[in-house]
Amino acid sequence: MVTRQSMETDMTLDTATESSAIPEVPEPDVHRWVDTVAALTRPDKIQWITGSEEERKEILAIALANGSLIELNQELRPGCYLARSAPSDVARVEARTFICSREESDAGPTNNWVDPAEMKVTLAAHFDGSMRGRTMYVIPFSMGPVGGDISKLGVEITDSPYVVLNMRIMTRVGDEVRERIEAGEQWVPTVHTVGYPLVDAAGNTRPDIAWPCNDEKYITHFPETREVWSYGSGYGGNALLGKKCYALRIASVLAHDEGWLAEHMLILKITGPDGREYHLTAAFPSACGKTNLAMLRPTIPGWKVETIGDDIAWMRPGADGRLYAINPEAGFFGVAPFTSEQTNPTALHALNHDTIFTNVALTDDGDVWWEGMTPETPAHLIDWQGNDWTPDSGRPAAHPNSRFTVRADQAESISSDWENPKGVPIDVILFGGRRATNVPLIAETYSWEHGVFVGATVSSEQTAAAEGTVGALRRDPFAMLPFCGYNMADYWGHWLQIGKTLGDKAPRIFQVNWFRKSADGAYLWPGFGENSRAIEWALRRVNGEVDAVDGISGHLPKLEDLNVTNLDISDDELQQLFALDPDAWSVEADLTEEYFGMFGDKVPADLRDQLAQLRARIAAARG
Ligand code: OXD
Ligand code: MN
Repeated sequence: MVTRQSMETDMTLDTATESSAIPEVPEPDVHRWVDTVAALTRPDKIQWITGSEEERKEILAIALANGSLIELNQELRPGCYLARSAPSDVARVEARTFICSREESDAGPTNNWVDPAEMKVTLAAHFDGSMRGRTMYVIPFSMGPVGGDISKLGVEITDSPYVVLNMRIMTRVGDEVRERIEAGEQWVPTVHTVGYPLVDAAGNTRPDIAWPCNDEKYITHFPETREVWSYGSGYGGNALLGKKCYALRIASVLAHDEGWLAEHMLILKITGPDGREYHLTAAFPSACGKTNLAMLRPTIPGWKVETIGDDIAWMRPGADGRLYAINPEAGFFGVAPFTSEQTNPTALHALNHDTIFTNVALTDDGDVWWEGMTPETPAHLIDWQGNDWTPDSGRPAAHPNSRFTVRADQAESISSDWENPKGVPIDVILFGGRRATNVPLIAETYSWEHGVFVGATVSSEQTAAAEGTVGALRRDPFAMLPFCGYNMADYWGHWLQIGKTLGDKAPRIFQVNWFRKSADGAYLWPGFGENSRAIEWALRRVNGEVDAVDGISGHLPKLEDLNVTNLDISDDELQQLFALDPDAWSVEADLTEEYFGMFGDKVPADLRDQLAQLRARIAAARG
């Protein structure tokens, strides 16, 4: 059968109409849309991604030939490759990420906003000819199992073979998705270019380089027309557009309009000693050990934890009135440093084969290494920039934001339910941040509204993935600060609304903090597998098995109910983990009031009411 797709594969674009504009609204027909993008970006060739193994090998060969990927020792790590990015292109770029809604107030004070028409003029100038001399790949992809109740489709156009290989791991790609789109299913158009054409307008050529990118970067989202345009970066969330751009920024807008939730949350299935199954989602800001929690190995006997997702959850009220979640992704794009036998053996083992590593160090025998991977540091490495490295080099061998891309089902903890097209019913939602003070190990919120208040006020110390002063406290509401595609205060309102829809079927909401420190600066809680102890308490609350003590920040465990058997922790340390100082909480409440001030009268009345209730609890605690 000769399909339009195979004809296009061989088409040279000499006959296509040139254009130097981006349409106000994308063409709804996927083939016409591809034509409009090609007319602007002027690739040599268009290739639709079918999802076949043969095609994967062909694109891999291209990436190996131009140096984008380096083959690792295939005996030690079969199917594994290493990419080294440009030193200027190592993380998501929040300062260059834009929400281009028609009204500035719809982007809200936490997003960078540019008028959509103005941004399209800027983008058109950059995308004009940006793929000259390159192949334009068209990747039809599904977020969530193809055809699933909560899943959605998209298409990413990219000129990066590295992006194609990563998207094939992170999403479900290929013909079946294309056919659904052609048959009229809703899809989101996304366009990516590294911004490094090989031929200029005058026809002068230049050779390709291992990591092409551009010093200027634009990661742009159009919430009303549901489009993503990304220019100049080849890295992670800037370039794998199914992830943060679609599954969070655009999907949060779709979710708002359609009555569901698109969240920066991991998903776990937990089975108790009595065989009862629970499902939990948890939101943590970047660099709070989310991947470790997603692959938790419980230290308490009888409990089993399985992974459903490590980063993003899409959740919808189901026919029975409960909230159902899917992991829209198919792989993990995890931070490599400090992944070890101690911190996350499950992730470490998943990386034994068929993994793309980016910006980790290379060992002399062609294997990978990163800080914190092994107790001993190798005597010699090639660092993430390709230079010789020894332990006294005075710089990290792997970039702190170096990554692995691996299929989710390579993790031995993956749940057999991870691709359930209906999703899994959620019992518990956790909100966590990285807090040295004030926030106890675990507390149950007093109500859904209180849970939304806690989610809205999550804060964490600054990380490498974000920009800014490392260590400074930043508010990261629902861990969505860089990922909410509309006004954050309207998003809180949407969560309150979902709570009304769910009523008494709503999951119970808890706040956790694995990072509390003593006055002398030592962590009070061991974390990792021991976090199962806090989660056990939450599940026993859900079962109505344990009472709690009412505290300033929520229902706290009675200390005798927290399972600390075989844990080396003193009573004094336990007291400190749960200590609530009314004076410190009063300062926290003032900071929250100041923070809410940023959103003006958009802050939902229920959240202002929650702040008043918090102040009343502080006053009562003072006596
Ligand atoms: C990520 C992040 O990369 O949250 O997942 O920063
Ligand atoms: Mn994330």
